[in-house]
Amino acid sequence: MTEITAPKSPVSAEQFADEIREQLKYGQGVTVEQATPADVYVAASQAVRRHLMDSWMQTQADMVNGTTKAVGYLSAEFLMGKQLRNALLNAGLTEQFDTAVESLGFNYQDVIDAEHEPGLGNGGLGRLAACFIDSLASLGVPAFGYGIQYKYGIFEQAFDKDGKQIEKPDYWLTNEEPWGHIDYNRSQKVSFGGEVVEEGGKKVWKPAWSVRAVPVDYMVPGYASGRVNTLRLWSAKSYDEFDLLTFNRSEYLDAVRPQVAAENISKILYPEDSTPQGKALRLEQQYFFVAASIHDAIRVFYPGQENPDLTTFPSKICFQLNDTHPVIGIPELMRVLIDEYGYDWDTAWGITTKTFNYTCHTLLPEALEVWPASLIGELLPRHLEIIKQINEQFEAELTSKHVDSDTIKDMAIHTGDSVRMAYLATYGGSHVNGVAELHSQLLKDVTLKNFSDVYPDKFTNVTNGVTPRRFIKLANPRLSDLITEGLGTDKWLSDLELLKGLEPLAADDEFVKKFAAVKQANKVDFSNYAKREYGFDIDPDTMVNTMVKRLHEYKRQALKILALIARYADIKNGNMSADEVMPRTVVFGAKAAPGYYLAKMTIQLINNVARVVNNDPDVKGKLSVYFPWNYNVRLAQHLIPATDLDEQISQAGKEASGTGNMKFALNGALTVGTLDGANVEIRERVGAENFFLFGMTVDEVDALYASGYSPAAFYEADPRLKQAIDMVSDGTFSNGDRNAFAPLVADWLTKDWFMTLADFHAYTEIQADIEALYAQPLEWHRKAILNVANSGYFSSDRSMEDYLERIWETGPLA
Ligand code: DL6
Repeated sequence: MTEITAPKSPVSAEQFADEIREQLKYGQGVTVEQATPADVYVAASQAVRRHLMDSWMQTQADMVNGTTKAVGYLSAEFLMGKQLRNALLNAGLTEQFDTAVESLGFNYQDVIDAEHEPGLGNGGLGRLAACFIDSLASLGVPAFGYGIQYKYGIFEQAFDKDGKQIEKPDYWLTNEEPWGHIDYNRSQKVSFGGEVVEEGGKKVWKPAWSVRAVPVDYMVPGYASGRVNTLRLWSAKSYDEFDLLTFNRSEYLDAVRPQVAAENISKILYPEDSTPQGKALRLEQQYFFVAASIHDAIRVFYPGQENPDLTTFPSKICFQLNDTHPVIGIPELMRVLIDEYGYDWDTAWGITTKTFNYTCHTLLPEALEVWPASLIGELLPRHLEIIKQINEQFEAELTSKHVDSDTIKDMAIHTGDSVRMAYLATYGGSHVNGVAELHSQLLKDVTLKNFSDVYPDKFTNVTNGVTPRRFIKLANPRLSDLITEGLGTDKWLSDLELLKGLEPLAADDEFVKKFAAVKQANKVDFSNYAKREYGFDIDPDTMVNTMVKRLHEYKRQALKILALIARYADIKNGNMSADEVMPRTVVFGAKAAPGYYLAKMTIQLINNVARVVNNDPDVKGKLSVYFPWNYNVRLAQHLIPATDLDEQISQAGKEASGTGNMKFALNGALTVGTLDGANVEIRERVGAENFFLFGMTVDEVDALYASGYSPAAFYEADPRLKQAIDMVSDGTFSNGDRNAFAPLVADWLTKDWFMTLADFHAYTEIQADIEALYAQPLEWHRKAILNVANSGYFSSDRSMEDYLERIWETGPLA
């Protein structure tokens, strides 16, 4: 008998249909007969919100009145994905919804499809933030996600006729958006510019201009916890929206100029920052959401108090700095405590350092933000003073710890015209963590070595995780049912380590066949989806081999495409006999930053290789390549369950963690990867024999650099690599145009920063192992089951438990 722990159904399908009908009438003013699927989507969403409302209010009340410290997760990105299905799951209304909507005469999938996914993030960092707040609510831990409600999130990607990426604005807020509740009454004032003056022996900041930060609240319902937390995203509005006098002089554009300037702050995610204006806008964004959030937390935890005792602040809430974007919060809290509440420096510093913790998500030096001090001085003059004072205190502290003067210089938070935000975060917070074991070790050994030498106790690791609710239960209902059948319970959804119980079933041929049937059905579904949405003809009887992640040189999409070209050439030139060729469908998904020239050219190359390969009768049925545009959470939820083989093939020592690899392993894909990021831990857990490892280790990479890396030597030494690169240069994929990809080829042959060429041979060699295994379906699926069974550790619930224990020192509400 299967034990069910899912949330109890609060109403019947008939009652839920009535609620939707009522919401259509009183919310939108339409009858069921007049309603469109989009209307039903809005009505159903409002109805679900009503079901969650009591829990939401109770959670907030318990958080403020209780003794449990809350978590404030400060993040420039929250890549939430669609809301309705997740909210239905957590409200225990999934089946009622499906039946209710059908009874009203609508196809439930059409209603689900009417939701426009908010793209408020770029990739893993933002999706991780979304998984974390889901897990906090599911664990019953009081928490706020704090960020920005960008009017236009990550751009919508399209490809032009030449396969080049085109960026279009993502109009996600154009239609009614039922999830965000705009709360004008709890707005915060955020100020910029001006000067600092001395008044009565005190520093007083006289800002030049202010914007209104308006909170837009999203419910974050926990799974089976009865708790609903809040994601509070700030939207920028002007205080001087409209100048009537100017308008009446017929100067129409000037009349709304202040409004436009203010609203630009929350207009777009990561504005291009190659210009001084772009840089200023990014800093304004960061300060905007962090300042509003700090004031908000004081308002929430000390309601109505004019002179709150803020020495208790760190026992009310701790702020997690998700990468360097919110680090300006450290001087902001200092300013608030000293200038607004009259605390002395030392008391303020004690409160601040106890309140903040910092997660670093990178190993790329260029991804650690450094702001020009002059820019901070212009926009936030008081903060620059405070940063300078923090730096002086820091240098004195280092001197007292007998750190030598050269090292002190290297560690400076403020030096010349630079303010190093990662250093400020490391010094100004209690803990610093990396996001996978290897990454945390490299932070200590390399990136933040000096800091770890002086403050070893600050450093810790928390390996990332993903939410099983969205990425198994919602994305892969068939597998979800099979897991529940195999384990005899659905408790695994809130205790993912229970998946371990599937391990013995990998030896049970009947179970393996059922597992294989699930994968096959998912592949058929994906093929239909890809046909409908993109016009692709994907053969579900081929191996689905996926590489989805941001397009970046260190992630090495170039390695994948070069190996693919080599394989294409092998098949075409008859170097492989027919029975040696395992039919494969390669699927890419990636967006490149709009200003990242080589990344965009790699996208163009992939599209052009796809065009040539897919139209070549010589390889038909053996190799095909697809690049669905605009990769997002929705596409991920379709593609991941259908994937046989996932790729995380970054240069060792460059990928902080990766979370796609976790989602794939949990959905029964095998991974081909390097010893990098979370691959290391996935391989340890699922077993080396169930993971396709290749390539250089971190030490081997370092040794090769030290010996003088010459990519051209690898090109000359490996005929298959040479042929693949020559095909890119000779116009094979560019209608004969030899210049089309010349910059990419030149980069590979002369620089190749991430040693794609050096790992090419090992990567192509491992393909034989992959194919030999795939040729034995039962054995392949056995290994896939072992991946699922041993990946329970990669639940974001476990990540949150680690943060609670190692960093936040708090727990669930009573
Ligand atoms: O920690 C979440 C995610 C990791 O899984 C990725 O490995 C890492 O690249 C990403 N980091 C960033 C920050 N900047 N960079 N580069 O997006 O974080």
